[in-house]
Amino acid sequence: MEPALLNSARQSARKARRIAVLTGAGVSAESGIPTFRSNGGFWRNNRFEDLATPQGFVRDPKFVWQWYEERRRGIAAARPNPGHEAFAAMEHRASEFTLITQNVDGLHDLAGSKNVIKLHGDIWVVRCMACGGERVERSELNELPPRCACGGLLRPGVVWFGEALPEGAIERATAAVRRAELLIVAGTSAQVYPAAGLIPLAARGGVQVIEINTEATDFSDEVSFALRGKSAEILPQLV
Ligand code: BV8
Ligand code: ZN
Repeated sequence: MEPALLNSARQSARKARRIAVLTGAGVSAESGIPTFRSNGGFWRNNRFEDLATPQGFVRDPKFVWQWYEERRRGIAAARPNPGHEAFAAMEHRASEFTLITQNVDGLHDLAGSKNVIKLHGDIWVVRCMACGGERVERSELNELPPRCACGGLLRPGVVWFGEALPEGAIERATAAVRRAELLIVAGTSAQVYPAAGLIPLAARGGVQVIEINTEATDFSDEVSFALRGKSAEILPQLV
C-alpha cells in the first residue's frame, strides 16, 4: 500500500471526534475464524439456504446445530486480534463511538469495545422457538438439537437470511452513521443488506469513509480511502 494513502487515512482517523465502525468476518480472520465468502469461507462449500435460513433450520435442525456448535467451539478457542484491540483503543479517544458489527462471535466485546450494535445477533445466545425465552449458553451442547425446559426447540440467537434484524438495531446504526464524521468499514464483503447499505449512506451523505479489506468491494470506488491489506495489521496503524 502507498504510505501516503495510509498517512492521510491516519490523519482522518485521528482528527475525527465522532466515529462509526462497520465490521464483518474479515476482522476475525486473523483470530482464526473462517469468513463466509472468501477462499475457504463457509459459503464456498455449503449452501447458505441450508444453514442460515429459518426454512433450512426447520428442515434439519440437527444438521444446522452441528454447524453452529462447531463454529461455537472454534470461537470459544479464539482471542481478539490487534484489529479488535485497535477499535477498543479508538473508542477511548473519540467523543462518540459506535461499533456496528455483522459478526456474531463476540470478539469486539472481549477486546473491550463498549458501544457495540450486533446487527446479526450473537452466537452465544440460544432462543426457544416455542416460548421465546432466551439465554446466554457458552457451554458445549451435548445433545443436538438442544431443547428448552418447556420442551420447545432451541435455536441460535443469530439473524438468518429473510429474518428481521434485532429490534431498533439498524435504526440506531443508521443514526450513528449519519452523525459520524468518519465511518471505518473493515473486513466485510458488503454483500449483505441492510448492513452494506450503511456504506453508501455515509459516502453519499458527506461522511468520510475508510475501507480496510484484503480485496476490493462494490463500494471501494466510493470511499475516501480504500486500504488494501489485513485489518489486524492496518487498524493498529490508524490509532
Ligand atoms: C433482512 C447468519 C428483512 C449469522 C448471516 C436484494 C437487495 C437487498 C436485500 C436483499 C436482496 N435480496 C435479499 C436480500 C436480503 C438479504 C440479503 O442481503 N441478501 C444478499 C445476500 C443479497 N438480507 C437479509 O435477509 C437480512 N434481513 O433483510 O430482513 C425483513 C424485514 C422485516 C421482516 C422480515 C425480514 C438478514 C441478513 C442476515 C444474514 N445472516 N448469517 C451467522 O450464523 O453468522 S449472513 C453472513 O453474512 C454473516 O452473518 C455475516 O455477518 C454476513 C456478512 O458477511 P461478511 O461479514 O461481510 O463476511 P464475508 O465472508 O462475506 O466477507 C469477508 C470480507 O473480509 C471479504 O471482503 C474479504 O476480502 C475480507 N477479508 C478477509 N480476510 C481479511 C479481510 N479483510 C481484512 N483483513 C483480513 N484479514
Ligand atoms: Zn421454551
